Amino acid sequence: MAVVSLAPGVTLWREKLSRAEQLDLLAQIQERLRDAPFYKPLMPKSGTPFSVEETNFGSLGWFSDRAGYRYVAEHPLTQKPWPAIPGALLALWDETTAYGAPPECCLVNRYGSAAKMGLHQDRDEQALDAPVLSVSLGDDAVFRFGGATRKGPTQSVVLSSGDVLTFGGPARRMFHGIDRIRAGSSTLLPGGGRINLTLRRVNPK
Ligand code: MD3
Ligand code: FE
Repeated sequence: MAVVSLAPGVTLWREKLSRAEQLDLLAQIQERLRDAPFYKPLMPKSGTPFSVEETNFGSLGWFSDRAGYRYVAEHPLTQKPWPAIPGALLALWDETTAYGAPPECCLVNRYGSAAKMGLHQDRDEQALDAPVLSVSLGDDAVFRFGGATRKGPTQSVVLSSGDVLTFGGPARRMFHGIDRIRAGSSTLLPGGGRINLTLRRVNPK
């Protein structure tokens, strides 16, 4: 493992999870997908589907449809509460952040080889004092991030399976996105592609 500071508040923990830990986490995810299958969120207003598929774990899940972005307590298709956040992710949160309260949301993003995520800010949470933690599994992704405004310089970094990133302080409001997936770069996921897990605190502690 190597720890790299990419910008103020942005820490990259390369290969934080071993192959065995990645496979364990994948099994925990797959078990939960039976109760909380992936779905395609829709863009606010236009209703255009996202290119990524999503689901959530935890007491609150991030959701989007024509009515807008929001946090909801139930899966939109099953109407059931989201499954619990895997213990290994809660341990990672405690190890890498000093927030003092657990995350409420684990957003799970699944990228096929053509999926991407445009440059955006995460600003649907009230607890902007809390960091965000991201775990990458599967194929490499080209991650791009900039500053607190949409214009201005950006940096790109390749995220690989087992990498963990934390965003805190000034980085919490930074613009970020996924430009592309490098299909076939990992053998972790049976069908290929990439899964990203994002842990967030939504309400103030
Ligand atoms: C920086 N996901 O779900 S993870 C998202 O790889 C999202 O699926 C990307 O952006 C993915 O909103 C990027 C890295 C990430 C996540 C949240 C952040 C970076 C962040 C929140 C604030 C600043
Ligand atoms: Fe984001």
